[in-house]
Amino acid sequence: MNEIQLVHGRRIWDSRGRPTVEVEVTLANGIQGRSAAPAGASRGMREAVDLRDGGSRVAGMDVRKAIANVNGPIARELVGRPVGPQRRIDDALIRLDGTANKSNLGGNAMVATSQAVLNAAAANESKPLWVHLVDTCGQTPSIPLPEIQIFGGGAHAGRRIDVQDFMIMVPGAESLGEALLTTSEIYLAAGTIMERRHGSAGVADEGGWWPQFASNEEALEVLVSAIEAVGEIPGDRVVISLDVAASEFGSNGMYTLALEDRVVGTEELINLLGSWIESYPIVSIEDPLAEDDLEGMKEFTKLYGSRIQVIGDDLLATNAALVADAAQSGACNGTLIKVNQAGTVSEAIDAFGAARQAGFATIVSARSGETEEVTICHLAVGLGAGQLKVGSFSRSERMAKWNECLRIGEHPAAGSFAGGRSLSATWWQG
Ligand code: 2PG
Ligand code: MG
Repeated sequence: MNEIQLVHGRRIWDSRGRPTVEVEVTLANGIQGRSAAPAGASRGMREAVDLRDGGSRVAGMDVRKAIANVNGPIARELVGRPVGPQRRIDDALIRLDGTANKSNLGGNAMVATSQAVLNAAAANESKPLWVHLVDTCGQTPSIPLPEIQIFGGGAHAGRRIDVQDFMIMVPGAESLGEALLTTSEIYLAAGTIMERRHGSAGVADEGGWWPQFASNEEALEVLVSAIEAVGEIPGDRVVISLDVAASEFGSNGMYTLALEDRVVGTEELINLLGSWIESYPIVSIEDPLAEDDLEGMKEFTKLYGSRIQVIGDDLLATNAALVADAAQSGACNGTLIKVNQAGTVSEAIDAFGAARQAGFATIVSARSGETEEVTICHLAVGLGAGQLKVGSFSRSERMAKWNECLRIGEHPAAGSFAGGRSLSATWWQG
């Protein structure tokens, strides 16, 4: 009765109004699981391919080919199979695709299918997904510490500022609810400051305030003002986290800080970020150097890795082998986990395992193009990842995820709030 009877792909629309792939899996007993593929804007070159049709409709972004792959070869491969174990399903998808970068079936078709099957397996056991993951992966669950964007930048805001994410974390909070309450106040305070300064305040792709700054550092200054405006002492309960997403503005050791109208080399960028670490309560920096700047990443991690989290996103692309290599070479000390970068749930869990093995901090992450999908919240809790990044504190595709975490957190077995203990930032004493 737990066999897959139907795999149905359809086109739905994401938070940027672009088409994406949704997959619904129906078992012989009528139970269903569903999931949709997210889409990145700042994408690593080693990510699974997001298959788009090209052509003139919806700016070439349509996903009819990916959906045809779901309803054709993928459905033929999976119908009749038992809904688990997940590894067997994902191995079948990987074999069927037959490429290293999932360009044949499309990473979007594969991730939506993989997650839909996972959801169906949990539903078949009448368990919430996070419980199913605890039972199948054997990790200790915990409620993640949120990493929440206050100002959006980079590829999420028309490159009006070079650094992509200016975020806060509240490791000093006792619970997720308290962390979100403090975040809400700081988010609103930042909006009030922007309105006062500019007469209006719009938002970027992930719901963070639209960046209207003269320099990257000015965003940090305003962020500190917003933290202070709600009566918090920056660096006490509330700390700052950045995603530089440097691959978006640099390659071959040269970085174009467009906002500041200057080009800097690896050394200079490291020094600039180092001066921010000295002046602001920054506990985590993601992709400080570009994905092709391994030497820069190693140097940065050598200088600051004992003090803050150095997170690989584009650099590691949720790939177990790349995580293991980075641990070996000292290129970073933490990783983002994005299921759609890997293309299947099992490969993302492998990357998570490699990160755990290396003693890396782990942050489960959404993409800048999202839907109301909440699978990753369950993944963060069920794996006990420690941290979760899903964008800002507005827009329903973001809030759906924070709200789902609140609901999960009411369950006594979901574990405690990971809070400050999830941070591998030594200077933050909590
Ligand atoms: C990132 C993500 C999420 P995107 O770089 O971490 O903020 O952005 O989904 O555009 O790659
Ligand atoms: Mg990133």
